[in-house]
Amino acid sequence: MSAFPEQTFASGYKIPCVGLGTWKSKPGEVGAAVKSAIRIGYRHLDCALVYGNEKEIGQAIKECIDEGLVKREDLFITTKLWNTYHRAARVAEGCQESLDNLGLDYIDLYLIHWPLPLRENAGLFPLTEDGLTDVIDIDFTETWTAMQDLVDQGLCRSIGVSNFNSKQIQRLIDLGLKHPISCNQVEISPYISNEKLLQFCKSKDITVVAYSPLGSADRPWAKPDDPVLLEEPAILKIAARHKKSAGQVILRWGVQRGYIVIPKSVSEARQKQNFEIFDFTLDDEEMNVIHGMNRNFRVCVWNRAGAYHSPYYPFHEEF
Ligand code: NAP
Ligand code: SBI
Repeated sequence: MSAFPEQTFASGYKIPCVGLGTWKSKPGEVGAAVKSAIRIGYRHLDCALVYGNEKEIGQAIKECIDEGLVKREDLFITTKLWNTYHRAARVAEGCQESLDNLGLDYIDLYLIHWPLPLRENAGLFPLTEDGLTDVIDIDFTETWTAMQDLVDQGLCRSIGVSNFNSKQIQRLIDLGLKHPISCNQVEISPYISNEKLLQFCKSKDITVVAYSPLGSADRPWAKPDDPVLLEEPAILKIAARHKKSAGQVILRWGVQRGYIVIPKSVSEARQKQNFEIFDFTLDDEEMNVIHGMNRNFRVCVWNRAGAYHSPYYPFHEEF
């Protein structure tokens, strides 16, 4: 069997080009989803403290290791520091909570989930008395410095950010980095191609990981009139030409553009599809047709009052 495609981070570690997303994978089903994915051949799992399902994922990982299916070193596990843990003294706490949940002694890739710091010790989604998102003022440069300490302590191999715009990344670079920003995990799909941010990250040797690559149809706030990416006629036409599914074409478009994709699925059949995207190629015309579908339509906007007006809100900039 040929080796599964990977990219190499600025840290020197490698990341498999397809990972399994786990946001919205429910308790009671996420463990089985992780196990079926590992059986199919997935070695990269995308997790986060805020998804509330790390313990079940950790149990599934343990079972796969105990059954001899994989070794810890074969797996690439990402998790993320939640917004209520941005204060330097809290960063190690957030990391340790995820390590305990997942039953791991190191994380392959640890990300600052958002540049937006939220009030501590008031749950994961704190609100002000007026019902606004309770954003506080902790500069993400402080958080980054504490993330670097986690690498020094051997708790994380690579560190990075998520939902950061180019100016926020540049501010971190201007600090003078002790450990590189290995990754920026951002939303990318044919509806939001994020070309300028992708090129910016590439120019800084930051690997881009695309979240919601299939359009996140199961997002809780989907509206009936929202466009449905997986049903786009142009995608279905290309899929029929290659005898592939719409999902496979969209993910192939992503890896051909040079980034990592982390589709979420709890269905073994769809996990299999999402993994089998390296046996066909989209030609330039097909790539351009899909590119032409860009409408800067974001699934994860976080435009709730409070967050939207924070100086740390990432999506006011063009990229
Ligand atoms: P997504 O992967 O774009 O889409 C998931 C949806 O597509 C689910 O409804 C899934 O249903 C369905 N699906 C999966 N494969 C399919 C296929 N081949 N054909 C048809 N339908 C398919 O959405 P996402 O979960 O928002 O994004 C992926 C991952 O990115 C997340 O799970 C999370 O790990 C990460 N993420 C990170 C951030 C961040 O802020 N850093 C934000 C959002 C997401 P089934 O499960 O029933 O198959
Ligand atoms: C959650 F667990 C709850 C809400 C929510 O909204 C924004 C998108 C997000 C996130 O921050 N990371 C995700 O993967 N989904 C999320 C997660």
